[in-house]
Amino acid sequence: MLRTVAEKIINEHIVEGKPAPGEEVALKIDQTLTQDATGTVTYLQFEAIGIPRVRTELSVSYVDHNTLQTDFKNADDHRYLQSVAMRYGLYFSRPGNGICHQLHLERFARPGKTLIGSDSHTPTAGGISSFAIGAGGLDVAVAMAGMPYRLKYPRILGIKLTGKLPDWVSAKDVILEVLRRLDVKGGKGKVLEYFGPGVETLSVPERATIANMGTETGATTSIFPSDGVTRAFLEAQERGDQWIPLEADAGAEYDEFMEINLSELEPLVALPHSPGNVKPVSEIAGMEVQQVAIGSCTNSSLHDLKIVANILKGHTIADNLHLTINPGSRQVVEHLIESGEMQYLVAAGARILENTCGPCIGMGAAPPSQGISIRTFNRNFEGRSGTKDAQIYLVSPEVAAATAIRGVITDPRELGDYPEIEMPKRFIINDNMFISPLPPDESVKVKFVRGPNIKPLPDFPRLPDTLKGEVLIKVGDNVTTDHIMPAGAKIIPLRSNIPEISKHVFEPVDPSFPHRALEQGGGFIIGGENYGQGSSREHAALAPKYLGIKAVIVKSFARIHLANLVNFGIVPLTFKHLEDYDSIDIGDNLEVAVGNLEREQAVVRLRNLTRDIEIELMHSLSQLDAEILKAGGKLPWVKTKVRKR
Ligand code: MIC
Ligand code: SF4
Repeated sequence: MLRTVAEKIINEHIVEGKPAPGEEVALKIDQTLTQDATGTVTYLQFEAIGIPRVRTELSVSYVDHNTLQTDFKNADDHRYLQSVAMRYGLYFSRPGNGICHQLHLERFARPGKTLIGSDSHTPTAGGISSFAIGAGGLDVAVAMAGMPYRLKYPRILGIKLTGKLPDWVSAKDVILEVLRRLDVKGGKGKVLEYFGPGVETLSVPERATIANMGTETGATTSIFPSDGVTRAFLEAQERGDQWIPLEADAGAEYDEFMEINLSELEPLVALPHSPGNVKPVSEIAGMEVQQVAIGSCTNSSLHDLKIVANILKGHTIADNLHLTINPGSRQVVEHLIESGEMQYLVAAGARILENTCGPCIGMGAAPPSQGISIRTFNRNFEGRSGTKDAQIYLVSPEVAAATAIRGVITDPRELGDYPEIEMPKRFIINDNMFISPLPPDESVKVKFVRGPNIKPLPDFPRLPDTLKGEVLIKVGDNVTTDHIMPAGAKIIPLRSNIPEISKHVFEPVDPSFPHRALEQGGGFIIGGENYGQGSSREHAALAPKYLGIKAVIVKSFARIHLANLVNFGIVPLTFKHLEDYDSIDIGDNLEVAVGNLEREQAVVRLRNLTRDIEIELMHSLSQLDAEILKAGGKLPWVKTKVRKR
């Protein structure tokens, strides 16, 4: 049978289920990654599962999100994470080493391997032909325990690339073009698989930019073939022995198809407040901006920052803005120092920040009131920058650098000749900020370091047959996890303390929500399409669960959030008839019969006692999901499995 790249990797890793779109399959997972903001709860859950050591080929714990140490909290988390890594046989990447996805691409990701990570941009590794999926922390903990990862077998959307990017147009514009066509939910249930003659014109970090931001289409993952370019990248990282060729069989069929001629692309921009709101830069050129921010797991590679450095060379940034740069890794920084290009950035007036996520997740560098900020990042959701009324525009490094010089949004093609950059034949390899796993006889002696910021996880009871309560909030379409469980410098440090972080659930939408939820003894959330898009943070399910949320009833869900709701025993339901959304309001008293969830496609009845009407809901749960929900969530369910073993 002729297969695509994704199908080949899935087929090699399938341990249960039929490989047909929509069927649930279980995949063996080779590698896992976590980052610090999702990591602490992931490892608390791994501890609770009770396995003595990770059972993957490789697991890495990165620290990159939560590095603004304004008090003891983040530092406590880092110490806990390091002790866990040493206890359970993981690599630990120390703060300052770099952003997890950039580092994983440079040092660990391998063609043909499966990877799951507790961060939605884990698909970045698809740039090097890994089958890499973002998931909730509990799913990563379960994979570390050696159990397979379950997902709906995706449809494969083949994206044929032809031509070659013109000067001043970059990989970011390719993924912005994909987003222009698919918007923020067009990739749902799909793998975006790139092929065609244009692929070989793109370097691995450029492919990684495209795979990274494929997440914003709602896709399960994105993947590129492993070819000579991949081999050269791995060799330059002194990992040539890890290369394998991996291409779609000639004549393999894709479930869906799209073609992009790279030669025809122009600089693009995603306007506030959605990554799918894409327009040509030329349409908004001339708008004055107050901030330019360069970095994030999308655009912080050496290639990206060399381009920026050479555009800024000899210029000073405009008086009306400030420019921040977060390099993706120390390898990037060491090269910029060695080549002298760091000097161009510093001399131009850039504020060089840490090698971390930084402003991307509201960790510093918030824009001014009503500020316009031009960023090379992947998300521009309202309030995510830390300033509620700021306007965030997502662009390529080229557009960002040109704008930093001119002070207004600038089509970089106006700058004249495209800078020539020279990439190193061999990268500087300095792994001294990775701490390697300890051998088993030493690791068993390691004690966990648990400061006061690390609170035990709450317990969750079994699911009753009928859920009763009030509608506590009603929201519209495309509500993001940044609305449900905001991040930023004040709230992310509470990630290891569920009772505390729960006080911020739905803060940007209705700050009275947590208080009302607790007072009512819980209740229901009503939402529109694509509910829970964005990050993998399981806190967007765990914290509502702590507040007593019983079911979330919406028009449709984003993939990772749906899985997280099941994992924490909140029943995810959808309206059978979308217009029924209009028949429920905040304050309505509901009764939902969930006794028959085991029956696939079963209709669930909702009685609206306030309006004296009955409506039909649906679920997309597998038998196993239903079993997990009944048990009160995945952790109690996994614990019984492990005990039985
Ligand atoms: C994000 O970009 O929103 C994050 C912060 O990286 C999240 C993870 C988190 O909330 O910790 C993600 O994308 O999964
Ligand atoms: Fe970090 Fe931003 Fe990437 Fe999330 S999207 S991993 S916050 S750099």
